Amino acid sequence: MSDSRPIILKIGGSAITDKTGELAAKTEIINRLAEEIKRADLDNLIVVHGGGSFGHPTALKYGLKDGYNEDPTQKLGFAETHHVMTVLNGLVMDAMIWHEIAAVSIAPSSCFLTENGKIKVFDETVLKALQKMSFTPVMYGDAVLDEKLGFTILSGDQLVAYLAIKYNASKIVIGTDTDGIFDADPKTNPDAKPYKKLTLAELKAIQPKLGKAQGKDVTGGMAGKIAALIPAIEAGVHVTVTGATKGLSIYRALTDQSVLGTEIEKT
Ligand code: ATP
Ligand code: IP8
Repeated sequence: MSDSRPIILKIGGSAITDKTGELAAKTEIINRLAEEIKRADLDNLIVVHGGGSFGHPTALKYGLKDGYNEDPTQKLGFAETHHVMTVLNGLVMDAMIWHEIAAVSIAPSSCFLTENGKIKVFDETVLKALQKMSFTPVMYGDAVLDEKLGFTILSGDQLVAYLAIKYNASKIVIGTDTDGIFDADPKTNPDAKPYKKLTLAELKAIQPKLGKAQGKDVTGGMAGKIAALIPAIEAGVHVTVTGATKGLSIYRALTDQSVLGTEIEKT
C-alpha cells in the first residue's frame, strides 16, 4: 500500500495520436510509453491522458466545450465524445496491462462535475481505494456534466493540476509531442528556441508566446495546457514538460533524471 505523495503523468494526445487525423492512434508510441512506465516501477503514479484525434474532433463538431445550447444533436455528440475517449483509453489500458502494470481506468465523466468549466465536484472514493492498494489509476480528458453549462469538456491538464493540488503531488510530468516549451510553436517555426527552466513569473511572462495545437483541438494547445497547470505550479508542484514521442524521456522524468524539455518551479 502506498502512502507517499503521488507523481502525476499526463500523456498528451498530441503524442499518442495524430491530431491532424481522426481516430488516428499511434499504437507504437502508446506501447513504448507503457514500457517506460513499467520500467519506472512507481507505486504512487496517477496517469492521465489527453484526447488527441479521438475526443477533440467530436467535441469540436458538436460545440461541447461551451455547453448545451438546446441543440438535441449535442447530446449524441456528448455521448460519442465520451465513447471515443473510452476507445483511446482502451488502447492505453491494453498496452499498460500487456506490460504487466496493474492499471485501472476511472472515467472522469462518472466522478467529476464542473461549474462553468472548472472542477466543482469530485467523488474520490474509488481513486483513493485504488491508491491505497497501489494500483495505477488512469484517467483522461473527458466530456463531463457541468452545473451551469449542462456539459463541457474537462481537459486532462485541468485534471492533472486538480489532482496534484488535492493530493500534494511530488511532481507533474507532461509528455507531449514537442521537447518542452519553446518561444514559438516549433511545429510551425523552425527557429523556435526551447526553454530549459522557467520560474512561475517567467512562465507567466512568456504565456503570450504559447500557441494553439495543430489539428482539431478544443482545450487550447500549449497555451491552454499552461493556463490549466498554473494553479498547481502556484501550489509549489514541480512540472516537467518533455517529449513523449521518442527516446526515454518519460521514464527519465518519472525517475528524476534530466531530460530534454522544460523544468518549471514556483521560484
Ligand atoms: P491533447 O490536448 O490532445 O492531450 P497535448 O496535451 O499533447 O494534446 P496539445 O494541446 O496538442 O498537447 O498542445 C501541444 C501543441 O502545442 C504542440 O504540438 C505544438 O504544436 C503547440 N504549441 C504551440 N505553441 C507552442 C510553444 N510555444 N511551445 C511548444 N509547443 C507549442
Ligand atoms: O486532450 C480533452 O482533454 P485534453 C479531452 O487533455 C476531450 O485537452 C474529450 C476533447
